[in-house]
Amino acid sequence: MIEGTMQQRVDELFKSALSDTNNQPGLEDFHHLLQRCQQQLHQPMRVAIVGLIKAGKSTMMNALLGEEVVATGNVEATFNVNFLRYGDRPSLLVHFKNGRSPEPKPFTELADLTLRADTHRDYLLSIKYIEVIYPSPILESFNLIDTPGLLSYYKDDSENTLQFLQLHGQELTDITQSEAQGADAVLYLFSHSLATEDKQTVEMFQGPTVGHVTPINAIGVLTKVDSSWSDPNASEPMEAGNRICQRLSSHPQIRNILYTIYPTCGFLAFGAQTLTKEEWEILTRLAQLLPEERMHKLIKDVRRFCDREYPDVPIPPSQRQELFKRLGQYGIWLAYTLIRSGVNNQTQLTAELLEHSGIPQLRNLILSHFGHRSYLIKLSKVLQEIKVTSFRYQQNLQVTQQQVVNNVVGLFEKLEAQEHGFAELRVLRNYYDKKLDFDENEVTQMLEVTGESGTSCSERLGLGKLATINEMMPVAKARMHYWRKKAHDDFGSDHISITAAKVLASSYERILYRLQKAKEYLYF
Ligand SMILES: Nc1nc2c(ncn2[C@@H]2O[C@H](COP(=O)(O)OP(=O)(O)O)[C@@H](O)[C@H]2O)c(=O)[nH]1
Ligand SMILES: [Mg+2]
Repeated sequence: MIEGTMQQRVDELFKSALSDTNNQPGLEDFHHLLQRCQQQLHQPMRVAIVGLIKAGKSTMMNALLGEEVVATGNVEATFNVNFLRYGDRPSLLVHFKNGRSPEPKPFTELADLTLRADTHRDYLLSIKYIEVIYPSPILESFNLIDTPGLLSYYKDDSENTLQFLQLHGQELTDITQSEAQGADAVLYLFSHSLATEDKQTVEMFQGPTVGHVTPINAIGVLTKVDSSWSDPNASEPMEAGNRICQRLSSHPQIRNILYTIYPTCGFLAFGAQTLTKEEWEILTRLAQLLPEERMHKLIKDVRRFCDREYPDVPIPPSQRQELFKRLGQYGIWLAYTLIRSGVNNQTQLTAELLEHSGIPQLRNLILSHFGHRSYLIKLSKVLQEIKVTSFRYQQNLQVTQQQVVNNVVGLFEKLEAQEHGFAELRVLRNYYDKKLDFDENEVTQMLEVTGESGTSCSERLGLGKLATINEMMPVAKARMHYWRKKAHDDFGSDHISITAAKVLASSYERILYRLQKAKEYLYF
């Protein structure tokens, strides 16, 4: 059925539910819940960035935005949740734990509001979250939530940090879990050095659950893939990262909760996008004046690269240190080799470094996997919340009010059972649970028709954005027949695969119906 009409049906349902619960004593909370849920459906999808403290969440947030917006690097600096949403002009809105009205603040105060300072400690502790309004393109599609992170212990951390974690670690974990549970989708960040055993990382995902995490609404992100790089002769960090991701993704306990795991280097992506003219010039001088063998030797050892004066190195140590802070060991080496192999302007260097960071690919993945199904993902989240919360309310209500709540919940449950989009989501869920007996070709068709590459008819048919109706019709017909046949092949397949085949046949039938209608409008 047409997505737009589903939205209309959902809007109608909310309208009648809101009118049934309006001005009803005892149902105020339920009414407000419905109001909030209805509003959420009209807002961009909320994607929370979660993971251990120091996993690189804030750096990744800045890398996705392409600018330094949130504070990084300091455990004490990321005490508060930052809720980022689109707006023409940067500004802040501080929300408080005790529910008093949110307070507007100039954007320039963000660092002060997230830095732990003893002078206004009570004020900082009273903050629930900070709404950051910012004009970044990715925020037009998603609201992004930067969380403080889940507790873990770092042997190599400063005493200050350890003390802070002892005092507040559990609180940060609770805040992070609650944000993850409230979000529509989750980016789960973690780092995994070559020395870490897979078992340790896999166990991390078996800990306290981070929201309702399924492969439909959760993507794993391996961060800091550059951090264990120090040898120009070793393989590229992204290649090593890819190998780790493939290994981890094939683990059944991870496959059950994450769509995929993607390797990234957020730090490099952030440095690349904010590269200054001076940094470009320093890198160019290094590339032009320092022979490869010499650079090779220097970059292998951070201290050697940063600390000393050398007669043959054209850049003073202070500038080398600054460069290291901005791009890291691998980033500097990569920029050096790129310039030596012909990159001759700053824009091109930024683009090439970015390409090596995995961030543009991650952006596209977020858009295709979450973005194209965002309405359905938001709707399932909202329906789940209505069901769970109404069950809690029920206990304190009188019989007549209970009936009103039951009626409303019943109508939403009916919607979930009848809407074809939800049937498609169940097929996807079964696919990620490895319950479908489909070959490679069938899997491609299943992902396409459920919106992986886009939501238009031609994208659902795997024909890109620009196919004509006459090109689409035969494909839709052939696939509808194919899946109908599979749906009737009782002996060739199991029950779950047959049910899935029926759903997909119906998806193609719906596309065909839309194409026929479009043709009628256009030509008759
Ligand atoms: N080498 C490297 N360091 C990173 C990367 N991402 C983050 N870091 C560093 O890890 C530390 C913690 O990062 P941050 O983003 O604040 O972590 P958060 O606590 O998860 O928000 C900082 O010192 C970052 O500079 C990365 O991709 N590569
Ligand atoms: Mg942070």
